Amino acid sequence: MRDLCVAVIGAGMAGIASVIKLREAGFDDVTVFEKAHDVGGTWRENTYPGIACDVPSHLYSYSFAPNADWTHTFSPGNEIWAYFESVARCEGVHERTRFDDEVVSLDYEGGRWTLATASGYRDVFDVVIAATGVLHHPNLPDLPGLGSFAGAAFHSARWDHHVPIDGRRIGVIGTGSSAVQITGALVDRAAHLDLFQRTPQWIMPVDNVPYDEAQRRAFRDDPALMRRARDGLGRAFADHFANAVTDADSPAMAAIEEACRAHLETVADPVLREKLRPDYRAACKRLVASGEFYDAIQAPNASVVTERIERIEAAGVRTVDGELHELDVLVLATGFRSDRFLRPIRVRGRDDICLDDVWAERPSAHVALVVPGFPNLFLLNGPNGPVGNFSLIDVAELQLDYTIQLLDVLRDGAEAVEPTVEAAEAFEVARVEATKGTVWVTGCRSWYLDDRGIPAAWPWSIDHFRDVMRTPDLTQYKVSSGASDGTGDDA
Ligand code: NA7
Repeated sequence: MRDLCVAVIGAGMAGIASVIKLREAGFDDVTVFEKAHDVGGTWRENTYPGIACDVPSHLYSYSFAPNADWTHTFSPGNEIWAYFESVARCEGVHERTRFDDEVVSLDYEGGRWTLATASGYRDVFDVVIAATGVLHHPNLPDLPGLGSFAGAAFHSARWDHHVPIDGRRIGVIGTGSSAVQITGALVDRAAHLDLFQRTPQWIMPVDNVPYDEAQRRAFRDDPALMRRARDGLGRAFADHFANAVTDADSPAMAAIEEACRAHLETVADPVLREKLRPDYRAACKRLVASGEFYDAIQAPNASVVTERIERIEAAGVRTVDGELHELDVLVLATGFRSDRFLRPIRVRGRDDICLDDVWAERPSAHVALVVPGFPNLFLLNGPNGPVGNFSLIDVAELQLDYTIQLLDVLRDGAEAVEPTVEAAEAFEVARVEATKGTVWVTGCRSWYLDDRGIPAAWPWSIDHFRDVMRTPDLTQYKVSSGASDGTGDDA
């Protein structure tokens, strides 16, 4: 058995889980690299008013760290961040983390990765786990005149809490989950709120029920009760959402559409209702969940602006009909560049292959985790995984369990493990074929779709994902003993 030295990039949800699961499996030499000053990833970065996770809290928790104290079915973002922070602190993640140091390059040679950071640190590792998140790099809209706005303008993931909100004229660009949550939180505080809608969204009604102290105590007193709650939520989430969207003709999908249609009918003003009505199927774009949005947008001080934005001016947003929407604050709830993954880190794999070249057209990874030519590198929540329709915590945990089985192969003496080109290609062919049955291809534009219009997502059921992740099929891998030239030939 050899000792492995592991680098984990990112101290967010998946990075924290990596440290814990690796240690459990006996891998103690783990260093985490975090470019920011603290743990928590997306929950540290996204602090906008109204932020919550639309996966129920008892499901959006680590399986190994249940939390009896969630306050709501869908708890707010600061509570979620505090949860990750406390798990990380209890498990000693902070002590293993180099904060405020950004990884800039990874170079592979002879079974080891040389990792370099912006501060000039350099070291070698046997294994690299990229826990760099998915919806991480803000998508800034290319709107003429954006820099000329005299008020405060910022992306939803870069909320400026110094900017006063109360009694101000607020503009929100976008109608995704972020914009919908922000609208719900700000409409009562703003003098006026303009929601700039390029595309209307179907809104799934959800009831964010609080847990009272008696329920929290019951969970504290009986961990089995909490486990059952998590399992039940997981099953319901899979049956009624995660698996439904991968089968556009399923009864569960029809039920989602019906719920969204009925929800839209609650909008009293027929003109507003039609403005808000999408012309594509529910869940074709990432489904937005909210029990508040329609109430918020019907408030007398709220407007939905459907005219295209022509430009941003010092005083506000000018739409193509010539109207100037005067604003004090402009929120860009315009989403994320979902095709970045661990980039801009420069990654040079075996035989000088560059990840940027391999991904020149679009990112891909075998089983959403590993890439041919990049041995001993694992991308948690990597390309084409179940990204928008499942708990990313479950995905990361399952991928870690799978990764650890491959690390055992290295621990037993192999120098390198990587997927074969044939396996990765066969996976991709099957994946593309399976996307044809999903709701994501039924006629809408969304961040699920790649440059070809093919969903960059896991097109099968979550149960299938669990099956695939149970045990690596070693016939899909090249396992190099180290005695050869590194191209691998032993599996
Ligand atoms: P999303 O879901 O990607 O939404 C981004 C929104 O911003 C969407 O309504 C876009 O309109 C709109 N957008 C983007 N660029 C522009 C420009 N240039 N002009 C006007 N409108 C624009 O991001 P969120 O942050 O809300 O949610 C991200 C995920 O977090 C979410 O899916 C959940 O998984 C959790 P479009 O629809 O493209 O016409």
